[in-house]
Amino acid sequence: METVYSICFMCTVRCPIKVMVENDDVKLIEGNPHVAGIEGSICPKGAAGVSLLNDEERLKRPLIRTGPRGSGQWREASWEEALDYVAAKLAEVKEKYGGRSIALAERAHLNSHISKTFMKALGSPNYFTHDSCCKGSLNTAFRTLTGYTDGQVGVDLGKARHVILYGRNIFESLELKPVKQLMQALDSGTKLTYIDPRVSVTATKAHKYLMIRPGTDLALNYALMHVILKEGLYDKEYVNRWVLGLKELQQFVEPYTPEWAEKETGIPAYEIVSLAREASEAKPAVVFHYGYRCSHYLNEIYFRRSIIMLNALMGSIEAPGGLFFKKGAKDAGKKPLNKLTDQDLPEVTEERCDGVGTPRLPLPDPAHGVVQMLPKAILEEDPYPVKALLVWRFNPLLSIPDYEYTRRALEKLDLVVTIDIQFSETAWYSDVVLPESIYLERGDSIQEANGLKPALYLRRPAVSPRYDTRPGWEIMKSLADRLGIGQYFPYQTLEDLWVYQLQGTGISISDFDAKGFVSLSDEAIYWDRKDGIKLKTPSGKIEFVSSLLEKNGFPSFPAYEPVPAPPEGYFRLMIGRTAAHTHVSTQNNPLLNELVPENVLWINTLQAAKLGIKNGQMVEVISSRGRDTIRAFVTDLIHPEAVFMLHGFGHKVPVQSRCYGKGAMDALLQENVTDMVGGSPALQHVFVTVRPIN
Ligand SMILES: Nc1nc2c(c(=O)[nH]1)N[C@H]1C(S)=C(S)[C@@H](COP(=O)(O)OP(=O)(O)OC[C@H]3O[C@@H](n4cnc5c(=O)[nH]c(N)nc54)[C@H](O)[C@@H]3O)O[C@H]1N2
Ligand SMILES: Nc1nc2c(c(=O)[nH]1)N[C@H]1C(S)=C(S)[C@@H](COP(=O)(O)OP(=O)(O)OC[C@H]3O[C@@H](n4cnc5c(=O)[nH]c(N)nc54)[C@H](O)[C@@H]3O)O[C@H]1N2
Ligand code: SF4
Ligand SMILES: [Mo]
Repeated sequence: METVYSICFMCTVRCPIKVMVENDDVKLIEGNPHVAGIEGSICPKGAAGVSLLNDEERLKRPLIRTGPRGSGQWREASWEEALDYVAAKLAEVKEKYGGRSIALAERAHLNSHISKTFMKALGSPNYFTHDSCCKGSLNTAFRTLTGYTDGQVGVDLGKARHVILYGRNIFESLELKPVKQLMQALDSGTKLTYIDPRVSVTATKAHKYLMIRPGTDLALNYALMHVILKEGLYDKEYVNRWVLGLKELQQFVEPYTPEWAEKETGIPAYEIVSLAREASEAKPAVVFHYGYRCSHYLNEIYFRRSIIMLNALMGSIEAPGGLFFKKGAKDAGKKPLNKLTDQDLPEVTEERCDGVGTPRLPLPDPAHGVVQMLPKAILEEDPYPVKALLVWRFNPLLSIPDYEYTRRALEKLDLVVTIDIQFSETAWYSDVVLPESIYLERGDSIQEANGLKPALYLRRPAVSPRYDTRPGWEIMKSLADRLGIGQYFPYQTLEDLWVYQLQGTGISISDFDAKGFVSLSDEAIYWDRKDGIKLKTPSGKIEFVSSLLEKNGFPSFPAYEPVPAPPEGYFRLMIGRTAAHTHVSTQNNPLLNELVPENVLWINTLQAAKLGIKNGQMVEVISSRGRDTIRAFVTDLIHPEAVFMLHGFGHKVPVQSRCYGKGAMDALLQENVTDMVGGSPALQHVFVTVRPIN
């Protein structure tokens, strides 16, 4: 049996894996035993990669639509024909409406430097990632406080002495390394406080679980700050050195007492006081976890800012057991990898179609855009027509709230092309579907994994492609060649691409052979907390009073305004993930489908009784945007104001036979509304009614 070290891609976390191969078939996938913090572990999704490889329902060859969009009428095409077709259509749209009328949306991945280069070379500013829908407001929150994005920050759970999680359902919505770190820390006495309107698996592992009223975490945080400042529980030396705006915060939180917050959150005032005191006892090795999916409510940015500020008050930013800035090759005294975007590319001066970087949306990160604004830009041709959309490893129909609205936008386009590994709803709605080889069949650009100990990881093909599929980097290059921008893609083979990236680093591909990675630093790199934290804000401090916010006309401390409560008879629709699935993409996986075949609607026992709903009964969930049916799960373990369902179900593509029509789709019910300061959609802004189906 042959061993191939590679990188998992059953979800976006990209854990290092060891793939065991015999006769060009994958026998077993395990975690890479050589990687500290992984040591052979794998999650259920990672292990199920084997059944994705041999899935008969995968995309097998290029397809060109023959019937109306969404009708499921296709003809198979050769790669040459499909690529010629897409390139000709793109050229036509560019000729007629300009480069800016072409948009590309993807879930950021190892080859994103290739897609960014492609868009720049076409002269379009409209490159989008999924980021805003996941955590755009967190990205903005971090930039307002530190000048860094959330992606440049990590959490040192292994050394933390107290971890506070706000709906960060870490044991289900998981990443292997942090889960293992936290489990080990818990074994050695670390405290865990978990705050969620729903008793998730993580709640059951916590020392203290607080059932909060949905949407009121910001009130809780203002009260925590109130106590911390009033009782002088913060790290004075650290705050004096690194924080700008303590006095202003002090004045601001003065009225937000624990008693006030109790009324808002439902959490008793004494619990709030004791959480503030207990957390501060562990300082600076305390983590107020800033979250992962940060797209709940319209005040998302201010909530995420408040969490980061709590860490600053504890002195835990850049402390062992706290938050840290991720270090890269340069911090380790090494040369970073070359990216295609380092080239001298044409400058794109056009405005983005989503308004990012303009007075409409000044703060969200233009490196990602605000993808949930794309349907509106397309439908209203405002500020200009967008006519072609390339989608790569993203399913906007299910991952942007309000399915029907997004669908209407897709209808309006002259060209929709999807690069995927299976029939997503968006692929089903496309004109051309280009099938990508799955991660076990392809290599990708080398990964620069920044952190306390930066390292490089390599995805290598473990087996040959099962069907007539190609890797994405090759697909993009083939399109670029046809569009006359091939000169920006100076590679023919995967090896060429790797050599390009490694040039000047002194590292060669064979250095990855033994363990699958190359370490850039043996020691954890911390900056000196006394004087060496390289903050990127104009003041060089952690800006509680933020120059970025204020110069764009937003207050640093807006008075607390409650998110609207559901009217009588309505529930807030909360969503989340299960350990067995990745977002919207694994529900058809034969093994994972067996584990969790459908989602259910969590509803509080008393509310269910009022509505005459029994456990296991089918119900209809209705919002201002749509309706769907789902089985009820009647339980005491959810706050009465909310109902909850897993994201990722209610799939609509018949050829995905295992998951087709199973459960309900959250995107069908959600409203497309955005935190206009931070950039995230408020996925939990929507209210629903629920009625039993007899
Ligand atoms: N309504 C709603 N919207 C949401 C969320 C929610 O909870 N509810 N969650 C948000 C969050 S946190 C996130 S991160 C995003 C995620 O949004 P998405 O990125 O859309 O979700 P995924 O399920 O990760 O994958 C999307 C597509 O990638 C394809 N894919 C998987 N592997 C490959 C590959 O190797 N190559 C190619 N070409 N394609 C591949 C899958 O088949 C799938 O069609 O959604 C956000 N949007
Ligand atoms: N298995 C698996 N793991 C994953 C992923 C996956 O798809 N599958 N995706 C990865 C990605 S991209 C992301 S973004 C993360 C997401 O990881 P998390 O950020 O942990 O997000 P969710 O799974 O969306 O869980 C949200 C939780 O918030 C709770 N909640 C809802 N409303 C409120 C509220 O008002 N206050 C509080 N305090 N809690 C609330 C919900 O009940 C739910 O338990 O997971 C990552 N890990
Ligand atoms: S968390 Fe699981 S699915 Fe995601 S990359 Fe790691 S092993 Fe793969
Ligand atoms: Mo996410």
